[in-house]
Parts: sequence; C-alpha cells; structure tokens
Amino acid sequence: MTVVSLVLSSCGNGSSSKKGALSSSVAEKVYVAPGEHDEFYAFVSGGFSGQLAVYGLPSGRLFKVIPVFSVDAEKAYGFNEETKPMLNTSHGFIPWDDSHHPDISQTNGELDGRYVFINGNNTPRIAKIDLTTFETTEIIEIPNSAGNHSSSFVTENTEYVVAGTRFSIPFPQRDMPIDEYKGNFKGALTFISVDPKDGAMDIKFQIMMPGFNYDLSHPGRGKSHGWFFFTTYNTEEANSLLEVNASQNDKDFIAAINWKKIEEYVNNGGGKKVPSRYAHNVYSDETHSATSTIKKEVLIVNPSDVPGAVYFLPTPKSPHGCDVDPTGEYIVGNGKLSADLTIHSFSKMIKAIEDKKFTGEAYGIPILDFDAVHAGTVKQSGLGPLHTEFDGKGNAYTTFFISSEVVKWKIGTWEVIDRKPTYYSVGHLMIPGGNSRKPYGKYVLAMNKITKDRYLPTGPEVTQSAQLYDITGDKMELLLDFPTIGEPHYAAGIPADIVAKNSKKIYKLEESKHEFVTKSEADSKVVRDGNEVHIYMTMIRSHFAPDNIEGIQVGDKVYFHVTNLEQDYDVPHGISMIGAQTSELLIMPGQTETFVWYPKQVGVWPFYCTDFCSALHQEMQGYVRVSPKGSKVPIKFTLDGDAVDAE
Ligand code: K7E
Ligand code: CUA
Repeated sequence: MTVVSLVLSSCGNGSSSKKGALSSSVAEKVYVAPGEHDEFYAFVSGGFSGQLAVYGLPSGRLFKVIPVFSVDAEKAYGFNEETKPMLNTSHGFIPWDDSHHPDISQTNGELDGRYVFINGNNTPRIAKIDLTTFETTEIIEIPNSAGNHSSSFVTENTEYVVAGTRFSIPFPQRDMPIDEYKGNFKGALTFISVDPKDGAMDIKFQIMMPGFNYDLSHPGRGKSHGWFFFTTYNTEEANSLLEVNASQNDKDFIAAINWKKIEEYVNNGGGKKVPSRYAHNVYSDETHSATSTIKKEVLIVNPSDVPGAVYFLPTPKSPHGCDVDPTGEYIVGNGKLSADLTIHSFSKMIKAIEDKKFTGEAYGIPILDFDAVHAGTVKQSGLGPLHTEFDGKGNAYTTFFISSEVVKWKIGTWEVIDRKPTYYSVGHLMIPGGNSRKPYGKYVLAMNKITKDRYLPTGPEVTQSAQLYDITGDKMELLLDFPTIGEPHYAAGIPADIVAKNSKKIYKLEESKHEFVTKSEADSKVVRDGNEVHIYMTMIRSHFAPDNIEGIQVGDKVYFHVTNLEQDYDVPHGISMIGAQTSELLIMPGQTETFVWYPKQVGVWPFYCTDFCSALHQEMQGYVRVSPKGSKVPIKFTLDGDAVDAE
C-alpha cells in the first residue's frame, strides 16, 4: 500500500506538466476575480481572541472581525459608552473570553441566515450576532456553569440555543473541599429560548446533570428533532490529574436529552426556581446603545424528576465531537483516545428505550445497552478523532488531531473512502450547512492548530490557519491555505446570497433614538452640568461641529457624544482625542457613539478624524481649550468663528 502510493506520488511529481496543469486548476477554483463576490460566508471562531471572523469562500479573504467577547479598539467595542454594558457579567466588566462554536440560526432544519450564535467558554456566555448588521446584539451569561463548551448549537427551528458546562461545579456554588467532588458537583445543561419574532434570548431551563464534563453537543433533526445529544468525559468524576484519572472508564456517555419532554414538564409548572445571578445584555439598533440587566433566578430541572427525558448511550474513550447526520438518524461520537469512530442509531435508541434495554443507571439516569443502540463503527480510521461534518450526499468527514488528517467515510457501510493530510493537527472542520438538514457539500474547511513550516516565520508565535478542500469529487482536493485570527475552533458557513441581500447599508438618522443624538449641525452644543460636560457633536465630510470648544477645565469629565450625519453607504468617520484613556470611535452613517475624556493638563488640545473619509480628511480636526480648575473661561463652542447653535 505504501509502495503504491509512493510510486503514484513520485510519478505525479515527475510529470511537471501535469503538476502545472493541476496547480493552475486548483488556483482557478479559489480565484475570485477583483470585483467579484465569494460564494459563501464563513464565520470562523477566534478562540482565545474571543471574536468571530468573517471570511469569503473559496477565496479565504477576511472581510471583518466581529467583536463579541473581547474589547476591540478598532471598533471601540467595550471602549465606548454604548457597548460597555455588552461585556457586563455577574463578575463585573469582563473584557475577554474564549469563543469556540459559532452556529447559524435555522428554520425547518435549514440555515436561514438571521443570526450567528457563539459561546464564551471562560466566563460562561452565549452571544448573538445579527446578520443584517454583523454586530453582536445580545449576550446572555450562563449561571451555574463553568467552561461553557458544549455550546452554542441551535435546534431545528432555533427554538433553543443550547449551552452545556464543561466543568462541573458545586451546585449550589459554595465553599467546600474539592476532594468531595463526587456526587456534589453538578453539570448544568442550559436551554436558552430564542423569540421567533425578534430573536430575544431567555434562559428557559437548566437541567442539573451528574458531575461529568459535557464536551460537545448537537441537536437532533428530522426524526430526532426534539432531542439533543451531549458527549461526556470524566464520568469517573475525578477532580485531579484528569489526564490519567478521567481515562479509566472504557466507555463514557453520550447524554440524550428529550428537550421537548422537559419543555412540556416546565410549561406545566415543573422545575424549581433557584436564586442565580447572571447578566443579560442587549444592544438596540434604535438607541445604538446596550443595556445590561442582572437577573436573579433560573428554573432548574432535576432529570430524575422527568422520567423518559434523559438517557446515557455508552460511547468509547472520552468522546469529544458529538455530531448528528443530516437525516437525524446517526449520532457520531469521536472517542479522542480511540482509533475508531462510534456511531449510534436514533431508531435503535428509541427501540431500546421501549424495550427497556438498560445495563444500569447513573444518578437515576438509565444507561442504555451499547449493542442495542450501536449502529456501526468506522474501524482504524485514524488517530485522535475530534469532529465530524456531513456533505448531504451520504458521506461524513472526520478530523484526526494526532494523525493530522481529514477522513471521508460512508454513512451506513462505515468504510473509509478517502483521507487527506492537514498541516497540521486539525481541530474542527466545517462544511457550509454541515450541521443542518441541508449541507452545501462543495467545500470542507479544516482548521489547524499547528502550522510550523507553512508560512513565513513570525518569531515564536506562528499563525494558525484554515485549509480549504474541494469535496465535489470522490477524492478530496486541497485548494488553499489561509491564516486565521486567534485560534479557530468551529466555524459556520452559509451561501452568501442568503445573507448578503439583507445586509444593512446605513442607519437612518431620523430613526435614531439615541439619548444623545444630534440630528443636525444646528443642534450641536456643549452643556456643562457640574464637573460633567456633554459635547453634542456632529461629523460630515469634512468637518466636526463644533470644532472649537472652550471652557473645559482640568478635572472635568467630558463626554463626546458624536453623531455621523452621513447617509451614504460606506462613509464612516472616526474621532480620537489626545490623552483619552480609551479607543477611537469609528462611527457608521446615522450612528451616535460616546467616549469619555478626562482632561489632565491645561492647554489647547486637538482631536481629529481617524478614518480617511475624503480628500479633505486631513482637514477634519478641531481643538479643545482646557483651563485650570475653577477658571472663569465660559463654555463656548464654534465652527468657523460662529457659535454653531446660532445658525
Ligand atoms: Cu474540538 Cu472547543 Cu470544539 Cu476546539 S473544540 S478543536
Ligand atoms: Cu472624517 Cu476622516
């Protein structure tokens, strides 16, 4: 086998004309000519950057980094007064998180392109990004959770976005010895309802599961709609040296949750309201501002109170990925310490439940007989399987971290059809719509942890990257490498035409309900209120109004409320002030944003536009005169010598 492939590859390398022809057709497949658009959007998680990057496929061009869980000076996210509340939590203002799994909203099991959801792992949160503006518009904190990793996956009609805890913790949280973990720590699985009209999120209930680690999850679909599946590891309930102590059991579990049954139980008054503090942050496109509300309780469901709602499917070797095929029949558990993939059958699971094929129970939850639910095994498929996606044509693709490859296999016969190396140590992979009833099986994107020799060196830190493969033929074909931001984990892809047509171009000035909006230059003003000063400023090509401000004093707290009066597509302006302990503002047409400046030194200090907006951008500037504290210099604000409010 090795000899054959060696001969083949040396033959291919020897024929330079073939190599040339092949590489040019590969280049054509990813070439998007200047001025043309990509076929797909790819939303790639930023991992420890906390953000979400938007790329075009097949070109691999980066369009935007959407700030989600981390402050972003470029866009003033978390720096301006309008977005600071987005990063509020029960622990206070948290400027960073670790984002792993974007998932696009669905209707009838198909991508609908309204929202992308993504999880923050570290300080458990779920965010929603609105795909008309490509902005984060809602973040909800997840209480009683830690290492929010088996998140944020949506059900077939986006009834719920689901979040599962990776680390179990004491419930209720309390001061207790760590070695009393077993039986006392619990794992919360959280179901967040999504309002079908406006997308508003709300925690409907939390299922308080045994103290395992809940690693990944996916919804049932089609026949299995109404169920949700979570991989677990550390069913040993170890609390120390998990690399050894959590690898004792030959099999851990996939937890199967009948959420429809639990929803019904809850709607009939089931569950118990428990005090829990968590933040719910909402950004409004009308006020261009976010508000943060601290919620005080959450509805807890004990699984043993809802018979028939929760089962465990034994699954070998600390499974990581938990993936459901497009028909909803097969649930794939990738045991990361195994060479095999284990596939369970939903129909067999239902039958096994009816026939009571149980081999025991864990904390009152029935454990199903492995043979009664097992559909098949993909044998010796590689080393260190992590995640699986589907092409909608009966094939599945699994990543192998240790053997650095993507392996294509056939659903039902469980045979390996193809394998291609990745460079190197691949984590997730993504087929657009690959977590839905309707995958668009044209490309697979592999996201790698290690790239070593693939790029020019940049010191000890080397970029992480994605690789694009054509999967339209029997064999996968590597097309393109491109670097990513942060560390990519999962990604979500969608045909561009579903999303692009809804993309917003401007914010309508007359519709703004921002508390400090200034809708015309004539309305701009400066108002002193004790030692607080509010500057109501406008910007339009190519000046600020007012651009000369006097009467500010050392020790004041100066608010710049700045409105971009432009009503044309793609004409942002920026503003920054010398010595401001915050970022610039980058303000879209029709939008108002605010930064705070604490003048510390007497003098005349400039501000300027930071976004090259016109031929006279360099002329877009102004001055603030700062007098000593208690000075008699009155508030005065002018444009071209005239007081702007006098026009
Ligand atoms: Cu496998 Cu966080 Cu989904 Cu990364 S996880 S790879
Ligand atoms: Cu406005 Cu540059």
